[in-house]
Amino acid sequence: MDEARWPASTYNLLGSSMPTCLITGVTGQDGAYLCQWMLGKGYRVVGMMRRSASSDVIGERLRWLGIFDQVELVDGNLVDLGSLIRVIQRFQPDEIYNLGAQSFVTASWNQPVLTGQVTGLGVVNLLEAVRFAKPDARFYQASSSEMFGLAQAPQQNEKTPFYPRSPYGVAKLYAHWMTVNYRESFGIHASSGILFNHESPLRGMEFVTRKVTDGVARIKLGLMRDLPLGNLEAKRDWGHARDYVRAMWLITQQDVPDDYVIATGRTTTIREFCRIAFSYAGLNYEDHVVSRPDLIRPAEVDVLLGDAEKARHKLGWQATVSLEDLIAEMVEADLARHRAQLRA
Ligand code: NDP
Ligand code: GDR
Repeated sequence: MDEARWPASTYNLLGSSMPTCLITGVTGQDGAYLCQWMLGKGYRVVGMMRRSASSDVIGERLRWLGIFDQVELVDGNLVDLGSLIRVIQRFQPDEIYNLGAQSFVTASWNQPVLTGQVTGLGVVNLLEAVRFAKPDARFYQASSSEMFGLAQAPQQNEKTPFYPRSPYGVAKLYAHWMTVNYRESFGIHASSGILFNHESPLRGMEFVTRKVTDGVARIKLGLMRDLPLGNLEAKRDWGHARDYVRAMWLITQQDVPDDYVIATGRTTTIREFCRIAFSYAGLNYEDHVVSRPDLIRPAEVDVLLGDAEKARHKLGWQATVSLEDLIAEMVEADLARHRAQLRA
């Protein structure tokens, strides 16, 4: 997978004046949507992915969006500094979007060291590679509302103190401050988007929204009866990933690097998410959802609600997709996928 994999015909169309972006975490939800956005903007898009034995499924999300053949995939791993230096030296990207992470909060209690190495120190590896191989590149770090954790204000903005509640949140906070530090110490054009939860049909199955919409589809089609979940009373500020990758790009286009909260400004319980998703399919969530104690986290983030006023004012950004529309899109996609599998 080390060789870039665009068809030669596509290369010929490019010309050397196109800006190049490097996206880590290209096989994830945001990586796929960001690739789509950047291709639409005319960038040459290089996606970095870690080597996996499951190479037949790694491009699944890019394929779903119909852009797999337009992204140059290259091997690299956030815990391997040499690999990052080689990728940056080779492609000389104008913009670097660091989306790679161990991003599942629950897993971070089981694998705290790995989470620290990838989600925390991995970012320093990448910043070091930038400093060494392309110091004038613009750098975007995928910071997270999980850094607010035990929220110190009813609505969180860039000035709200952080209080992470999981090894993941702690690792993201370290990475966030290192991004600020490389900006202030070395003048690197490094920005962070402090993104609240964002979802889509491409969301990983382990996250609650996708678990619910996939469960709704299975139950509707008679493939399953009960859906076990954890804490139904936690509240999240959920937007659509497509909106949020647009914010990543806008943040990176600013002359002065800075940090921005990206959120919808509406918060909803998991219970209410279930109610909307099940009722969209003509079902009553109370007949199917069971809350299981073993799925409750050692420390919970009870409520997150973002204030994205700075992004609205400075970037002209705001969320465009309502929670109801997001849920409808996700349920429809999961229904379609299961129906197709049943037909096959
Ligand atoms: P995903 O979990 O879908 O994607 C994570 C990506 O990181 C995958 O491509 C994964 O590769 C890659 N990755 C994991 N470990 C490494 C490694 N050691 N080296 C290189 N790449 C690695 O996350 P999302 O797309 O949802 O999120 C993107 C980023 O934004 C993440 O950093 C996440 O923490 C952050 N974030 C996400 C939010 C959300 O609501 N989605 C909100 C706020 C922040 P592989 O496919 O091989 O596992
Ligand atoms: P989160 O997302 O932890 O906010 O991190 P997740 O969807 O995993 O959990 C949201 C809330 O739902 C509750 N919950 C469950 N969660 C999961 N995964 N599975 C369940 O069965 C379940 N039942 C209830 C959780 O307790 C929690 O309160 C996501 C990730 O994308 C991070 O990478 C990102 O940084 C943050 O969003 C912002």
